[in-house]
Amino acid sequence: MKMMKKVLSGAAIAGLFLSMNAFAADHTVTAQGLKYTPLVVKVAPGDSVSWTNMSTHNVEMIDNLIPEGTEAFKSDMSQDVTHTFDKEGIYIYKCTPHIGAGMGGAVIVGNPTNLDAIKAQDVSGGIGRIVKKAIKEAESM
Ligand SMILES: [Cu+2]
Repeated sequence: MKMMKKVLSGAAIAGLFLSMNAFAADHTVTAQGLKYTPLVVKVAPGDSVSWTNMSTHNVEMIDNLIPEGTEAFKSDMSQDVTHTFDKEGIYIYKCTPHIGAGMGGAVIVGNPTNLDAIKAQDVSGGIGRIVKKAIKEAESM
């Protein structure tokens, strides 16, 4: 009887992991020229985003433009990359070599919990344009 209980709980845990994987979605962002398409992606917590066609590009999250307590993730140059987002909020990123040309984007995970914090930042140039679009998307949610 004791052993049966153990087997059952093991199966329950395995089932939990399977269902978590079944619900997590992967979203694709494609680098086209000096643009990321789509520029803003909305995902659920636990989902991942895959950046493709990264011939001369990368993804670098920007300090102060990501949820508090999350680490600014930076991918290797010229490599397709997948990143899983667990914490809710808005994440603004740039392509390190091409932000001068405005190349970057935003990922909104669940509720845009850090909308006010992002609005309070004084950003201009390429990042400024991305932030503006992300704010507009977040406010229409
Ligand atoms: Cu680039």
